[in-house]
Amino acid sequence: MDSCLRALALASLLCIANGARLLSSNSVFGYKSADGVSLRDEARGFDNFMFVRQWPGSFCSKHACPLISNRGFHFTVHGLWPNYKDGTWPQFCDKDYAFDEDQISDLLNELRSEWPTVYDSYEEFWDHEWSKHGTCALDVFPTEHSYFENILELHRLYDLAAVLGRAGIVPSTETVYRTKDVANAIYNAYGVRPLVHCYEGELSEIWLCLDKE
Ligand code: U2P
Repeated sequence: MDSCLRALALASLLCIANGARLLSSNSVFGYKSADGVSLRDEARGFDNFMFVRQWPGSFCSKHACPLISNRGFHFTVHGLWPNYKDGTWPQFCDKDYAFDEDQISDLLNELRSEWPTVYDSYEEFWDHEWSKHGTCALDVFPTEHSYFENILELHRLYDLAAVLGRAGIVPSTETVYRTKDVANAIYNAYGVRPLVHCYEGELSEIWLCLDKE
């Protein structure tokens, strides 16, 4: 279990880039929000994305999670977050571009299974992720639909369960895996170091840095 905590101390984080070119490095402890910036103030744009997947099983073994199927034994999307190299990030960049579920009606079935919330409202979760992060990525994803659609595609492309499965790391309530082995399996597949986060000593999230392309 302490191996899980040790993973948070990973000093460097490299981005998945076109042609496997490795980009920047950031310290996970450096993260803080650049509160209240508007898109206009952020003319410099952002530097890369943090692609965050969750493993709801750890949280949902202790909480009700009414919308999570299969006991949460499935990697799901938390979000795709624009980030700056200095470890800060923009948020809530366009308060006029409100989340509208009708814009993504063709994606809802997949979103419900691949981007569910551990709480009790899908819409609140998607609204939050769009308003906080999606509105800061309009130069890459100019519409709400393109943001959600592309994230689902990235989720299929970077299939964590497949990568871990190939390294013999499979869902279990009994086997304990070393965080180092989880991180190495992902590093061997993609050539970048992920951040592995835990909830009360169990896997909660895997963060991958992606470049803007
Ligand atoms: O890590 C705790 C919460 O901080 C927000 N976060 C963290 C790193 C980052 O690069 N960007 C960012 O927004 C996340 O908040 P949320 O999107 O869940 O509101 C993260 O859960």
